[in-house]
Amino acid sequence: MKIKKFVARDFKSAIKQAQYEMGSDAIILHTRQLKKNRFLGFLSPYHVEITVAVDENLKVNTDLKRERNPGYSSTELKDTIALKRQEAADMDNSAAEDQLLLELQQMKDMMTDIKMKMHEVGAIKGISDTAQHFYQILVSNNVNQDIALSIVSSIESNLPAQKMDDATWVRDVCINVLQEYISDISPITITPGKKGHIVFIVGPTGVGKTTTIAKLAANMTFLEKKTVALVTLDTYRVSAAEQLRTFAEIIGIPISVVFNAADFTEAIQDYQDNDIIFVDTAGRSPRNPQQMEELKGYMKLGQPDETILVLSVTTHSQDLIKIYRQFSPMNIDKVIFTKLDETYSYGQILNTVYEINKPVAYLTTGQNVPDDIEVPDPLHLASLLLRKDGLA
Ligand SMILES: Nc1nc2c(ncn2[C@@H]2O[C@H](COP(=O)(O)OP(=O)(O)O)[C@@H](O)[C@H]2O)c(=O)[nH]1
Ligand SMILES: [Mg+2]
Repeated sequence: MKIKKFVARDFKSAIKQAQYEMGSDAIILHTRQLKKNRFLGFLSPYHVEITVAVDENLKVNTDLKRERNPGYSSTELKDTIALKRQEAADMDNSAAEDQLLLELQQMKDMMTDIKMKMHEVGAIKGISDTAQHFYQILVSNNVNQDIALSIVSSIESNLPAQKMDDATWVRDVCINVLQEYISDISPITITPGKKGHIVFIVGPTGVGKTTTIAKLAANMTFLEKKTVALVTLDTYRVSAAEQLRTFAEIIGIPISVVFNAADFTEAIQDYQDNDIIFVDTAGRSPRNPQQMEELKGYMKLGQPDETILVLSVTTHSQDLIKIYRQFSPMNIDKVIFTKLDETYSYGQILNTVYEINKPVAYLTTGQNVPDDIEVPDPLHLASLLLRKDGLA
């Protein structure tokens, strides 16, 4: 059975069309009046829809064909038609429901948009055009709207009225406030004379934990002349342990690949006379409580001096904050943001530190070991957050 829908101005023309295409044997399964669809601003010229079926078996009415393919008896045919009618009606109901839901959702989105715009307009009303311009730049760099508002709001209290429209002055105030917001910088520091400073590096999979450890280990060894040892708990994949082992060999520092608590304790003891011991961990899924428990177990044994959470700026702010919360039972001391080279907007960094209130230890800017890592410079970061469209 072949089924098709026809839409037209009125039933007569719809039926005519159906007859033309499906033949006179076609059966009308369902008819309906179409809603006047004004949603997009115009009215559709089609007001009715009919659903038509044609049964191939009935059309070819020779005995020969009937024998091979008997088609329907008249009761069967009635039943089939009733069934198809019901199906068609159900289909229409669910389609109409879907359409209604879609329209409702669109209206809800519109309301949210309007509410947000009203909030924005209300809040930035009275702020000079220049300040509003900087507000837009901050938002275009992914700075959370509320944070952007609080930054530009401070312009008024910081500038005399005659400077309020002076872009250079306004920018200066923004830079100052931004710098304050991201002033908590805390790279790894080892108390002179202290040995066996243990740093746990934790975070989701693939953010750059191992690469970052390699960078830090190399720089500390060659530039700061520290003795460094590595321990890796990442034994899920052979390649992961091998990756760090290779770096350790190139740098010429000891490494232990650890499979259980006893090995871990032993490794930590063995390395006690190094200045610093980095503990690399497997990318933990914060949603996997068993993995998190295991990690906590190692941390209890290792008693880290510092625990650093590695986050990638390619992740959305909201997710970064969630990830932090999920790792916070590990007592995160600081964060490292990686992959700055892979994005044009750095608002995520500001949004995250604003929310979690933890210092930033390092930023990483590429895959090269050991070069692509730096201690954050608040002034530089602030000016990045005021870049127009990620350019200049
Ligand atoms: N573009 C870019 N890639 C990075 C950066 N840091 C690490 N990566 C890459 O991210 C991938 C995962 O890194 P890895 O250190 O294995 O992540 P882990 O699973 O957290 O240990 C590798 O391809 C790294 O080269 C960075 O700052 N920028
Ligand atoms: Mg790794």
